[in-house]
Amino acid sequence: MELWFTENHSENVRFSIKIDAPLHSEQSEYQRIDVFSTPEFGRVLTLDGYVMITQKDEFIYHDMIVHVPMAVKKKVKNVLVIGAGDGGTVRELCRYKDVEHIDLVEIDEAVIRVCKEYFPEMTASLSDERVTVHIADGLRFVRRKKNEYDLIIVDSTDPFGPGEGLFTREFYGNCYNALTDDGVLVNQHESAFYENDAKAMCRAHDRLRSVFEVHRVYQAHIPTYASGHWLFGFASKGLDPIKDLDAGYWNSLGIKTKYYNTDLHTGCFALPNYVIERLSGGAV
Ligand code: AG3
Repeated sequence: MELWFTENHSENVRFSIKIDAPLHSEQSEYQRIDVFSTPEFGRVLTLDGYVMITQKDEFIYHDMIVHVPMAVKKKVKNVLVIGAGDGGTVRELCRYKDVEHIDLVEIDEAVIRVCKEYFPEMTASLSDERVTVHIADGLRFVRRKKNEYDLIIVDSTDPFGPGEGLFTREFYGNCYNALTDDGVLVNQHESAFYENDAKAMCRAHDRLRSVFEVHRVYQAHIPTYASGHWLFGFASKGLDPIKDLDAGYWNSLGIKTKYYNTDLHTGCFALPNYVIERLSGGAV
């Protein structure tokens, strides 16, 4: 008998991945956590039935959520990462030797535990001496921080369930205060193609735009996320992701990446017309 994992990408569209074996399944305090072994994508982690990472395409997401902001400004010493208990974002950040400290705030300890068991190559950097793991609600954690972080990465789930609070104006306002003057926030920004994702994208954009002086959206091709086209948000108090790109500096670091490069950096901010229209039309 064949086993398939199926995710609803919209009410009318389903996306399926053939499974070799289900490896783990549990209901944590916050969400359902599943791990599958698959012939095409290697191991796959899903939360509440949505693909979070696959071993085959996670490099795209993690390259884009980390290297884009890291190439924009040089002095990133103190970083806050919210969500991301799988460790992929922290793994990429740890490749920068100038980064001095990373606070990783994950609400669900079970995600870290499960990923340590099934994705050890991703979670290895969680034990880097520069990393402090906090099992806490990101929304609350950031409230008491002022002028502390050079970079905040919001590597959240979608805006329902445990990730909901991480898409609110209150949260973005608190992140603004937690950032230094030339600090940058990046987040996973949903997608423009299917209606529900597009609504979430517009809401996030409107709220970020109302809090930060600069808010730009950039894109990547991620095969296992709905529509295969996923967006990220870049917000700052003044730094521009393209004008302030320091390609020479970033390339001099010699960080080898499989997706990101500094030409793509400029290109990924050039959005298709339907996405631009959707974003400028505001939330519906
Ligand atoms: N973070 C979740 C990205 C959004 C996924 N949404 C979806 N498939 N509908 C991924 C965590 C990687 N560190």
